[in-house]
Amino acid sequence: MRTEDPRPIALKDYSEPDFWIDEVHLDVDLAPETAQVRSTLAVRPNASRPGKDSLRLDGEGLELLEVHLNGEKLGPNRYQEDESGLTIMEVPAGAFTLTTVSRCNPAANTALTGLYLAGGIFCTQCEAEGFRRITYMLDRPDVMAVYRTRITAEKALAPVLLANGNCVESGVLEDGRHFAEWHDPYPKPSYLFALVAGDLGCVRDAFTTASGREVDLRIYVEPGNEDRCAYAMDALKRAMAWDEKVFGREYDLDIFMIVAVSAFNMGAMENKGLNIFNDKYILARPDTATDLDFANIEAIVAHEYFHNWTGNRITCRDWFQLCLKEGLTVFRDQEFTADMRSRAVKRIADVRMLRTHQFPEDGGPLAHPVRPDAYIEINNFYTATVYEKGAELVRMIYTLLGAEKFRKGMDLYFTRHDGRAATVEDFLEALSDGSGVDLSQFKRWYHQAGTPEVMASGKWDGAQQEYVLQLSQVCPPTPGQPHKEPLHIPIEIGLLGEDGADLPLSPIGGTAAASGAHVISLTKREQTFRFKNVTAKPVPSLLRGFTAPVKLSSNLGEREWAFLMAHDSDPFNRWEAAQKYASMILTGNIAALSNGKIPRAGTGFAGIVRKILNDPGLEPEFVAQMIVLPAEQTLAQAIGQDVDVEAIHSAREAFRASLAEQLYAEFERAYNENETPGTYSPDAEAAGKRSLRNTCLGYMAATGRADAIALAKNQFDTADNMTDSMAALGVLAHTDCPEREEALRAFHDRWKDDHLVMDKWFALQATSPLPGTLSRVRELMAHPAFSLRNPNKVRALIGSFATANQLRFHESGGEGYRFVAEQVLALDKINPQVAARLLGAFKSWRQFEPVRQAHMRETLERIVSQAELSRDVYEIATKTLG
Ligand code: 0A1
Ligand code: ZN
Repeated sequence: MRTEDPRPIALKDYSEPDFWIDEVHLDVDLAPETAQVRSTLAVRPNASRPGKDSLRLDGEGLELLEVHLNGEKLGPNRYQEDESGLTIMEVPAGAFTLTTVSRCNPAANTALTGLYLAGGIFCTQCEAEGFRRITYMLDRPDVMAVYRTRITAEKALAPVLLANGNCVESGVLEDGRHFAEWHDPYPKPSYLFALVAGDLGCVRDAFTTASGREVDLRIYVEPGNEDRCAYAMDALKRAMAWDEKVFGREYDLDIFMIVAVSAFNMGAMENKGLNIFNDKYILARPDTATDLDFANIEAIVAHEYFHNWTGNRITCRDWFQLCLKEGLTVFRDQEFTADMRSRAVKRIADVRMLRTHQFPEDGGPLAHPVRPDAYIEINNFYTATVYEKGAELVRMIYTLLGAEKFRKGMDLYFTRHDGRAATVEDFLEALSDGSGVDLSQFKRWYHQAGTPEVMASGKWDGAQQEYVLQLSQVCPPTPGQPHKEPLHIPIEIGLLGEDGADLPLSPIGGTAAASGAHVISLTKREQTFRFKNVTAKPVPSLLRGFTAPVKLSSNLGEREWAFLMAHDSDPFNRWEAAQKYASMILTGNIAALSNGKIPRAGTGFAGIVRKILNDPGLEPEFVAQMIVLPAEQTLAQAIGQDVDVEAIHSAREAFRASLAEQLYAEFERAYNENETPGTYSPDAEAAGKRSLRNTCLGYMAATGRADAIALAKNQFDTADNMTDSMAALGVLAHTDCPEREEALRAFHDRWKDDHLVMDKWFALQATSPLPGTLSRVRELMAHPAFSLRNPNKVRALIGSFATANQLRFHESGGEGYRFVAEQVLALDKINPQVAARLLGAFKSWRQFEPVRQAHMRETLERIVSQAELSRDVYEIATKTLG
């Protein structure tokens, strides 16, 4: 813990290390309260930084016992220890070995970084800088070494002993102890090191690679959970085959292991050959996991697996390059999901996610470039900007290059940088060299923060039979970046004729598009694009597929949005038009509500929804997406300032109810027609039907009609899978009805011993719009299944309240803010990473009306004034205040 002026680390200060470390031999003797680590490092001076006679190693929270240089024990006058590391003086001029013996305390490690013991399992988390909490090391990603790890433990306590690579030896020792030795032949940075020890069950399978090598696949879980691993294993095998087919990447070790643990700061971690997962993203059975859980498992298993090439074989030179592995790997997992499921639905889901999480970040006090140029605490930079916007940048490159050239560029990237630590420049250079496409202006996307705003104005010139599209771009200032340069923005467009069909596109001064769609490159602040042979006034469909992460405004009105919602051949833009149309009605209704005027019923909108519900050619999940109204947070963003959360909530609920009244029969019919009888299957088609059915149930219940509530209760009572059960419980828990408490209690009594299902129960109550929600959340903190020490519990109960319950978190007296701040401060002493993340809930504080703004400012100031804050919370709190 430290408060005094934590110093930012800057990209411009990067220099190579003074020494390289080629080999690391670890001998770890595990006991709950003392893990003794003997580490032997093969050190070599870095020829490009000659003449260094002292070696500085990172180390935190360690008890140092011994130091040996080239086998000789050093006296305390030869080294110096402090709170962040160890300096060895007078090291030899050539290569040498350095051995340290130190201890740490896994049981006392509540921060869950380094080596920790949770739920009886010893486990490590080294990204970004956790390895230094296990032993002394040059703990930076450009130092890549070959690791050999020997683990010793009491066999009864830890019958399973795992580390990266292949197991080369194991055996029984005296006094009930045993050992295992692992060797990973691939040089890797310390953040990819992992060790797991405990009583674990194992599910096994195998995969034969394209070149015919057999890979042993294993998923380790708490004993008793073996029957929840089948989907994760299946996803893993599909991911392995997909990476071979789409990117030409084969797995490289003989064994690939996944371990699922219940206490984990993030979703999962790509340690070489030994991925460690938050068990929420591995364990699934139809009765315990929802369709969304299954989809998340598929995506995250694939994401971690894909890191083996984008992250592990080619790693990051420094932490500023985090997007090099994360943005690229997210892009890869998005493409995997698009191929496994529905491309259209996946794009909608990804853009929804980008807009809810990344746009507010980019437009607020925590805005930073996809490649940040300074940080106080790197753990605060695992952000939506680095991950999701990072993926959008790769997607734009893909759009600009086309599939074939993109693959050529990626192939070159893999051959050029395999086995090395690379930078964003290396990546762009490989893609550009491999494809022959100039990406020099494009590079600005990586260092310029903020969401660009693109203004479009289109005109049909009847005399010339031309369509003239004027585009301009601005990017608002962000902290530290008052002025912005124009970006290279790919914009896919189409023109719709009167009948709603795509017109052929003939750009003047460009090449004609083979299909109806065409990608134009906006590179200047203002540009005009012309299309010829346009014989009647068209409706433009702009930014199809959301080809760039920008905010687009245009001179289109409600009529055009309605037209596009009904006809656009681009499914993303069809959805976008529905959102725009609904948003126009809703923002109008919000204003009407505040001015005592009558809100609109939206009969035109309802008419198109009716047609969509009745169109058998549309996939059910797409229909579900088309009819869900913009979320309250999305509406708050659209309004932008002086946001009144109550007006938003009331207007949205009223519009939902009005739509439901107008379309009750259609919703009921779709509800009945989309039943999925027989054995539950998590596949996208069946999941889509459930999604549409449950969306319809939500609408019907929004009317408050007794038969709709009874239908929800009946679904809850009879559901044979968690998706339908949770959907029905969600309806009841968010409605003020007598069935509410009964259903919540029944769910609790059935699942109280299942920690993952209990998280759903916590989250559902924390997101209820009903007035007593905050006191319920406070009460639930005393529930035996809740613990501040477990990140999933914190996220389910407090995180959901703060980030997914706009109405109740922003309670006008500020009590929601004070509650969350109290928890942030308590958590900061336990787990600073999770505390800092929770504090992110305050990032958009300036968009609310003045009374709430004042409460939020006061709350943030109180946090900053605390005597002892972690670097993590200090950085987020001070930057949020601005
Ligand atoms: N690299 C992982 C995410 C991750 C990041 C940091 C962690 O601890 C601070 C843990 C996991 C991924 O992208 O999946
Ligand atoms: Zn990742």
